[in-house]
Amino acid sequence: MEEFFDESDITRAIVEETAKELVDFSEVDVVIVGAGSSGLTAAFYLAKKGKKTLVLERRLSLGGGIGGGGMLFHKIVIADYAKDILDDIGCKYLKYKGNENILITDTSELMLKLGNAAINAGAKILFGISVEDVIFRENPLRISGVVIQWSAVPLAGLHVDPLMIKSKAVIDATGHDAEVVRIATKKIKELKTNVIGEKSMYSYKGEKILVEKTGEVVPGLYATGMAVAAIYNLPRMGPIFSSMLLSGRKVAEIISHNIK
Ligand code: 48F
Repeated sequence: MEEFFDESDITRAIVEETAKELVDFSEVDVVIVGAGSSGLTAAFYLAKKGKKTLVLERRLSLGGGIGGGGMLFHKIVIADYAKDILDDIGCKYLKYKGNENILITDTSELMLKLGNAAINAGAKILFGISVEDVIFRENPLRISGVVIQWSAVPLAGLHVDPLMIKSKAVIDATGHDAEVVRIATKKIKELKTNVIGEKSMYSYKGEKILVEKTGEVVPGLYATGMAVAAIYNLPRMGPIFSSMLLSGRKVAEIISHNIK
């Protein structure tokens, strides 16, 4: 029997291509931490603008909180003021008959269409990588990249030194914990930042202020999605995702303007 490939070909193909890409992505325009709704939206619009965009996701899947829907029901809602983003990514929806300002979509459709749009636009999404720290520079003080580790390493309780990725901008899209800003706040006192945590539920108000507050937190470090709520103590909004999409697009616009 003629054999088309050998086990060593499989290994070489994976290792060679991974190494080539990791070298290429050791310095990028933007690192996005978290492949949830806000991070993927930011990735889509940044890549569309031609920015070299790398999304790092701790888990082995994308979508973050989208998959859980509302209390595990497989629908989520989006206010119609974010309809153009659904159209941009080709995500289908229904208008809710009880209130036409509310659009309804499937969790699986939204997560896959967001991921698909980001990848088609040219963003690279890597799974199983956790951001454990930031890189900084002084005079002027600035965040200039991230420190990464395989997610499996801390789970195994091992001490393994990390690797680093330089970038012109870092986006904290880690959701309710605002992990990246929290770490930078704890370790770099000179930043004088604070992460208070989100406020209780007020859906409409939460949506509005979250988009308003989306932007640069300290030089080089930006926040989008629920990370913004955690940083500024804004009301949570539950399984309505319009502000996640609008926040992702807004941070992409700000960064596209700020970096060359
Ligand atoms: O939690 P997540 O979906 O954040 P989001 O984009 O969306 C929030 C909504 O899901 C929902 C809501 C909407 O109204 O309230 O909760 O703000 O996605 C965050 C992603 O970041 C990953 C995490 O696994 C998830 O997929 N993540 C968190 N910390 C890290 C990380 C880290 N340190 N390194 C890499 N990935």
